[in-house]
Amino acid sequence: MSQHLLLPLAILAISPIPGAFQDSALSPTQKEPEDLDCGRPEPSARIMGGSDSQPGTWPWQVSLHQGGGHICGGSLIAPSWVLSAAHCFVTNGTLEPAAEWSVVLGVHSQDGPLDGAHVRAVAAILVPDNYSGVESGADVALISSLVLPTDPLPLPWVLQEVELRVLGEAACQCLYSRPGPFNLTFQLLPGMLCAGYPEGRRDTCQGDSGGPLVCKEGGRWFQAGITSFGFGCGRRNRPGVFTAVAPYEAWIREQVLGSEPGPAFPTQSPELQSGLPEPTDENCTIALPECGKAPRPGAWPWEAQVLVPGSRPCYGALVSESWVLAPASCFPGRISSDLPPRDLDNWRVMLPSRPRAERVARLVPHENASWDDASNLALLQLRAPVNLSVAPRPVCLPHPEHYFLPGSRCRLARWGHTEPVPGAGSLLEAELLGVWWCHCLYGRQGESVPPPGEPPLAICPAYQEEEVAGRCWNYSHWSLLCREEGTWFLAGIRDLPSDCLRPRAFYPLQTHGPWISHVTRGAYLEDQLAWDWGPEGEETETQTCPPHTEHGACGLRPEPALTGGLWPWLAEVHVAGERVCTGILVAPGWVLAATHCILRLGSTTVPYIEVYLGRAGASPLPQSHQVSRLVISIRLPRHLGLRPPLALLELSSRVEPSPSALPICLHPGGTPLGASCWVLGWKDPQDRVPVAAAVSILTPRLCHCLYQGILPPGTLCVLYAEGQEDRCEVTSAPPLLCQTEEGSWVLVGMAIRGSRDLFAAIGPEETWISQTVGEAHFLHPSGFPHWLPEGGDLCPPDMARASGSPRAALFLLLLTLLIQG
Ligand code: 4AZ
Repeated sequence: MSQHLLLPLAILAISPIPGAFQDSALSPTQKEPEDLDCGRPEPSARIMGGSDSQPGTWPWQVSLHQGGGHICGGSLIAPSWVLSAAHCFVTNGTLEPAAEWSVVLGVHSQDGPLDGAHVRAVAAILVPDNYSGVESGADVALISSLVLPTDPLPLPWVLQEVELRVLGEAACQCLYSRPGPFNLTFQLLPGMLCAGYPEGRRDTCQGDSGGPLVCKEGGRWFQAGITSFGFGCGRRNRPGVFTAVAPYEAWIREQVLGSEPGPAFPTQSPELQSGLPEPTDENCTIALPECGKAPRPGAWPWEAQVLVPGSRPCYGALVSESWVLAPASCFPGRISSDLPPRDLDNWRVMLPSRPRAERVARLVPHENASWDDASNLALLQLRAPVNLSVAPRPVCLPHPEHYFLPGSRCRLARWGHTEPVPGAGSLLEAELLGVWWCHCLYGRQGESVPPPGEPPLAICPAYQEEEVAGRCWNYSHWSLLCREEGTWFLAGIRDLPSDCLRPRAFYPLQTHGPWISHVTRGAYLEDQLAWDWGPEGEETETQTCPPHTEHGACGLRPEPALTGGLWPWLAEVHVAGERVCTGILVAPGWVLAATHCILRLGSTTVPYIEVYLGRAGASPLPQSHQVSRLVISIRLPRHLGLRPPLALLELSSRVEPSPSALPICLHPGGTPLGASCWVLGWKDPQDRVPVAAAVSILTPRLCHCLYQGILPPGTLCVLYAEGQEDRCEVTSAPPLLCQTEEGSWVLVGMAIRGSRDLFAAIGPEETWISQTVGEAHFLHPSGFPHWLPEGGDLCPPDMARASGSPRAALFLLLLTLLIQG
């Protein structure tokens, strides 16, 4: 058996209305917490799962101020003494000057709210000599104050109280010994006391420190503890840790010696002592998640349908017994005004397995909802809490530091006004992309990628199946649910994708956790449950995104370990079912290939062409996201007389950018300086496992001389690195690409018919490509021009090709040029 305790704590709701204290701040029914803090920074944290206390209930409660604001709580234990926590006053091992602090009393005083609060200066702060930090214990402080009443302050706080259960030492240690988030555990020390619940949700938090934990015994309230610390707030299996007061009786008596009257330590009555066994023999009961369980994907027990007269149904999610989260944009015209919607009485919420519709008591839009898409959220409070069971059951919400692992299994779910999407449910299945990919695809150029633990700017699903031809996802809102250890989290929200593709970047919900907790006082925020980082490891070194062009990201390539050697822009182009050419994705709907491979000389018919992306060999990887498209047109540039070397293939529909289908950047001309370059192709056109052969691009003069001026303008020559020459075969017309110093991959050329060493440069066709494709990603020009205006007189006598091997020829040529100076 254990005691039930009341814990009064100060809370941080701040009124924007001067004098609100006098009017209504102390009446919970008149003044709601979200009314009190709009337009002000959100409190970082607060007591969780509590409720407004009645004025006058906790007359000993004090608030300790520094710099004009509440920092910690405390309790009045004698006329000029306040008990609080040491960590409130010690910074980096140094006690802060008493003069900076003040004691604020009487926020909810026995005399009633109109008598207001009083401020007292602090005369001295006393901390035990052995205090070194909260985790080492002795987190106790005594504050002596001078009586210095001032005018009543319009304090707008609503003091919170929450009933907690004192946990026995063994039960508490059992919970804290179990690795929780970030694998952290904690060893309780003598003089510490735990109170809370294994299932969490009701707890103290930052700002409550120093406040009293009181227990009623024999009609009197005793202070049992001082709010000290904990791991987070309201987390499962992480109860609050308090400094036990009793062990500090002697210290307290010693400090306040001579004060009249001093603190009272009445002895516990013998009946109580015998009647209440020490709650140390409790079993170790670990709480399991209560949110986020679904019988099967798609049958969501938290799916709430909000019915507003005159509007289409709006889908949201149940986040606690009494609160539904939904897009604020479902309620236009009702979120801008401070007044509750006039027709709120007629609003209804349908929940799974509930026979009747629920009625709505309140609508609380996010304060940024009207201008920030990432905050397009509103909370609806139900008139009566619902019984949670298999259904309805709330979805889990992530804490701000939640890191959804790359590869997490996710699902799109209805959100807001959603049009039904025809087709298989598997179209809603998704796998999460890594933060680097997601951030660099949609974030800003050169930005550093947020490390795990920092809320990302976006959260990106990659879809299991790419075949969505003919289905448009326009005008639909979606939420992204991600699963960890069988538990579903609401990970992101997204409205209105700008094209017909499925939504690709979601606004993360992590950042909204504190707001949701604050408003609902008990939403199901759940710790991260999956910590297997996979091949990416715990690599947290700062990464930055390679340059983007005005059209967005291009040329991003994930670490080979993640993709089994995928090249996101490498396409297999199947021509008339008989040969395979190499193609390169240059925009979501366009592939560039060598004309000679696509179109047979003399043939007059346009062949049937299919394009495959996301393949790494003829037998696809089990995890690969294959994308296939038909080619609906072949575009060639106008070339006087000559057959143009490059062809653009228009795909039947766009592809969704992902690690298996992403456009490459295009090189505007010249030879890229400082880049490493590769010929990318297949060794064997049958198995088509991509291979890259390292090459150097020769300077225009060397190239020109080596081929004695016979090359068409815009031809690039390469020299293979030792032993790389035979790595890929040439019949499929492989591309020449380089990775720039900044990390982007750029396409420089496509192989010229029958040659291993000569490539048609992309640069000279920039205008044609840009005009045809619209969103081709040309990088800014760099390097030197790739063609020399002067003639063959720059070259040494006719010797270059004489020796048979290009390597030997080049060597001779270089030697001659050097001697010539
Ligand atoms: C704090 O930071 C703090 N949930 C106080 C109490 C708890 C956690 C943190 C317990 O002052």
